[in-house]
Amino acid sequence: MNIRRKMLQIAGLGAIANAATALNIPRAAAANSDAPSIDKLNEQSETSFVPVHTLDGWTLPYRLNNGVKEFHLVAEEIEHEFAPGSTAKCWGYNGTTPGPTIEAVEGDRVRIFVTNRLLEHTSIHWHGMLLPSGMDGVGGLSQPQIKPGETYAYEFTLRQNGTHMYHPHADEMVQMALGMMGMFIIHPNAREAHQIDRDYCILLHNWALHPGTYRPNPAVMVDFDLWTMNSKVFPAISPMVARSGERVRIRVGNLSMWNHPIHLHGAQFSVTGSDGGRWPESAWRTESTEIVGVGQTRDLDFDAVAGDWIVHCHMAHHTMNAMGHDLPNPVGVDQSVIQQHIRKILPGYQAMGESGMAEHQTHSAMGHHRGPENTLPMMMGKGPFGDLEMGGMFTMIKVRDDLASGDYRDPGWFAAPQASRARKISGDENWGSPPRKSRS
Ligand SMILES: [Cu+2]
Repeated sequence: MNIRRKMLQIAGLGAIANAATALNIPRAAAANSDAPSIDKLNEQSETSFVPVHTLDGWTLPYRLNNGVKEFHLVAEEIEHEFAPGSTAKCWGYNGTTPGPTIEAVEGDRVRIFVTNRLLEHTSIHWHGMLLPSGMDGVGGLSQPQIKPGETYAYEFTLRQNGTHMYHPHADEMVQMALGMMGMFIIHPNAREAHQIDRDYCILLHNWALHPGTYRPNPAVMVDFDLWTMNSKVFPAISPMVARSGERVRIRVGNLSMWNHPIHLHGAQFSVTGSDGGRWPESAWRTESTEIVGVGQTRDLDFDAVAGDWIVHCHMAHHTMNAMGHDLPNPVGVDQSVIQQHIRKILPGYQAMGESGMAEHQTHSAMGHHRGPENTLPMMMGKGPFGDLEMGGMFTMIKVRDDLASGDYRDPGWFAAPQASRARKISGDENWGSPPRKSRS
C-alpha cells in the first residue's frame, strides 16, 4: 500500500507534491510511515469520505509519524491576487490566504507544527475544536506567543467531526484583517447516512483594500472594499461543478467582520451541520438562504439540478468590488449641466447614475472612468447573455447531466433549452394591460 500516493489523492491534486517538499517537514516525521498498523488506519479513514475541494485553494498534505498525522503551517507575508488587477501584500499560511485546508478524520491524532515567519509574534487557535486547554492557541493565556522564527507544535486527538476553522489569537484584529485564516475539516469516522458526492468549502472574508493601495487596512471596522470567498472576488472565484443528481455539500465558514446570508439558486438546501458537528436529521432546516454569522460555519447539502446557478451573499453591497459609499445619490438626478461645467476643468468627465448604475460595468469595460491603480471595477463578470454586474462574494455552481464524477473542470455555459428560457415578447412599454396602482 502506497501511503504517499494515497496522501496525494486525499489532497486532490498531484501538484501538491511540490508543496509538501517545500514545507520542509522534519525528516524524522516520515520515518515510520510504513508501519502496517498505520497503513490500515489510514486506509480506513480515507475510504470513508470524499475529499473537500477548497475553491481556488488547496489542502495541506500530512505525514504519518507513528500513527500521528503531522501537518506544518507557516505564518508569513504573501503577495495575494484578489482578481487580475488587484494584488496586495497580505498575511497567510504556506504562501496563501486562506491558508491550506486541514482535513482529517474524527479520532485522528494530529500534530501541527506552526512556524512563524512574520515580523511579530503569532499563535493559532483551532476554532470550535474540543481540545486540552493548553492547545487552544490563545497567546498569553494558553501558551507563550510564537515569536518570529520560532516553531511550536500543537498536538491533540480529534474528538468531533464538522466544519471548523483556524486563525491567530495574537494581534488577532490585524492578523485576521490581513488574511490569516483557514478551514479545518473533520470527517466523521463512520460513513454518513447521506453520502456526499462533492464537498466544497468556502471561507468568507472582507478586506479594506482601499482604491490605489496595496495593503489591507486592519483599522477599518465597517467600510470594506472587497468581499471574498477563499480570498478571491468574483469573477476570479472558480465555479463549483456537479453532475445532476449528485449530493453536494457547501461548507461555509465566516471569519469576516459581517454576517453573510448565503443564498443558493436552483435548489433548496438542508442546513445539516456546523462547527457543532453533523446535526441530527430532525434538526435539519430546509432553506435557500442561510446566514453564516461571524465566527460561525454552516454545512449546506443539496441535490444538484442541471443548470448554471449562482451562490452568493445576499447583502447586495457584498457582491460588489471596490466602490465609494459616501457619494451623493445620483439616481434620478439630471447631471448634464454639471457635466458640462466639470468637463471644462476635467476633460472626459462622465456623469453617471441618473438612470441606475448598470452602465458602470459597460463604461469600465470601455476604459472610461479608470479607477486608481490596483483597483477593480465595482461590477464585473460576463455570462453568455452579457454583463453580470457582480463582484465580491459571488460564484456559481454549474450542474451538468454528463459530468464525470471527480471532474472539477469548468464545463462552460449551460445551454438552456429555448422553450425553458425567458424570452422577449415585445419592445413596447405599453404592451399588454397589467394591473397597476396609480397615484391619485
Ligand atoms: Cu455578505
